[in-house]
Amino acid sequence: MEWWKDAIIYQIYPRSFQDSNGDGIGDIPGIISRLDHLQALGVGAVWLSPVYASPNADNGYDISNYREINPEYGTMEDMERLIAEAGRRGIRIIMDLVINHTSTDHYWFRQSRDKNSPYANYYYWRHGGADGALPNNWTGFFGEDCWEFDPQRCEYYLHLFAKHQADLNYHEPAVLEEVKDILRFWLRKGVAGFRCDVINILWKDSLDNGKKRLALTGSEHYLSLEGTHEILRQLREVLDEYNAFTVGETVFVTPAQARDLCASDRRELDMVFSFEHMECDQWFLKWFKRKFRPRVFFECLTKWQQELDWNALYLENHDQPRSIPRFGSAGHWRESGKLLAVLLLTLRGTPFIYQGQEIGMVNFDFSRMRQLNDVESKNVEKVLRRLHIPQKLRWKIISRTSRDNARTPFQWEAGPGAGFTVGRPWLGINHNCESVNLAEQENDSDSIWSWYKDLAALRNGSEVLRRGSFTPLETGDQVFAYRRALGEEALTVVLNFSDKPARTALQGGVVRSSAGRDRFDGHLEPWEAVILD
Ligand code: ISL
Ligand code: CA
Repeated sequence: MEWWKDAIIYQIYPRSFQDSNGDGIGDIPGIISRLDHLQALGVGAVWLSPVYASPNADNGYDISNYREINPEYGTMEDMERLIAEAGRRGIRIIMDLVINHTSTDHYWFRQSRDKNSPYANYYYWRHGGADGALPNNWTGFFGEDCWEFDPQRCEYYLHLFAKHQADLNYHEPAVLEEVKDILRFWLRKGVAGFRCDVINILWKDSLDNGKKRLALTGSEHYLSLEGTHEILRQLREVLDEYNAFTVGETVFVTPAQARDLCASDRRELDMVFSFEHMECDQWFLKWFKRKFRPRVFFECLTKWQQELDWNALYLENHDQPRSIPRFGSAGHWRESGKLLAVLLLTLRGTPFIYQGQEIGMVNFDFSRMRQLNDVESKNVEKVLRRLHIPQKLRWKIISRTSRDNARTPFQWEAGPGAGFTVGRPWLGINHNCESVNLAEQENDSDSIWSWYKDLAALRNGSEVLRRGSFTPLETGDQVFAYRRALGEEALTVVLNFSDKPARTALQGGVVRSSAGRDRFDGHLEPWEAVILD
């Protein structure tokens, strides 16, 4: 049925969405109480970042029990109620499937410390070198070594992420069977599918040393290998029994690899999150920022639109800084927020709106390391210290890229707690919440929120926006324009990514203009977006 080609999907980071009991931590009853907001926005599905039992070394991406709900977030009954209440509003629930690694608190890992247990090979265990050397020269995603010594087993285990996240060993067939059971468990509860965390690194072909690189030494041994494709096809058999949907988070993926992962006849994934457009403002690694050049961004988006039949579209998520100051302009907050909404909701593919994006939330306004929670930021701070990088520069690097930028609590209303909590929030609330909040924008027909709602309704009601082809018309230094066409129908989108006005030769009747014009003469205001027919 491919419902996911017609739906707008909304990502919730549960810890920061809505607290219901005053402990300062977002929770499932809180999400349920806000379902009307999602319905008003017009979303067809919600992707929930992990809500499973977890000691929170990486806020839920370190799962200690796949069949339990983190008590901070509620109970299994709450989860079942969420699925039902969302369903009543026509909203499907998509779980986050984190199966590259588990928490070291997981039962499997604890058992695995004993070489004689049935779980002994569930993880990658290796001896170090005689001279205290690690088992190989690989480096991890969070800027640390990726081997940790376990005194009980007297061996090292592999962890490509934080040391509390041990990589599962898919050479042990029982691991895949366990995962299949977990899928069945949730599908039987009525979830519609999964967002699959770092899914293209599951299979490690060997643990040999890798070619030395600036980052991720060893990645040739696990990035997008045939073994992973094979695992995905096996999982698909289970998913197909329930007609379930999957979107894979695929790091460093190329268009050709992405095509293989989502080719419908290969039965692997339905679509993937690629990263190339998120790399337009950085040198190789996110820690090294470079000036955002719109043309590079347009060309990258165009390439992915053309090379893939179907894209997962996103400008934000819980790992990325907020999009307005990044691809738009803080000085033209409202205008650029609206323009980015048009971009997201008029490209070909399934749009994912990240919580807070629909009200133009921006990066945190913290000033000290102490205010951060993100394990990645903390690790990188340690690495930079070791390299004797001065404090000011360390903060500059970390504050611009920290994942906490996108993790501050949702700004429902002005005032302390922002309507998110009556208690002390687990992560600081942005001070701009006095002016940037949903309540304020609900009463303003010219707000970013009203614009999102309107555009989402436009897309939901327009087959050409949902299913039409994509043809680029202009990819300049400032203007991005493209046509969406289906049968006789066509719409043209023109976007001015600049603080300066622009001109284009394109013409048409105005379907929407973020500057509120009703006739278009080729002149665009700064950050204006128009949809023409
Ligand atoms: O955000 C990143 C680096 O800053 C990415 O490299 C990120 O680590 C990568 O996209 C994988 O992300 C996913 O898996 C991680 C988890 O921390 C992220 O939140 C999740 O989205 C490990 O499970
Ligand atoms: Ca709570």
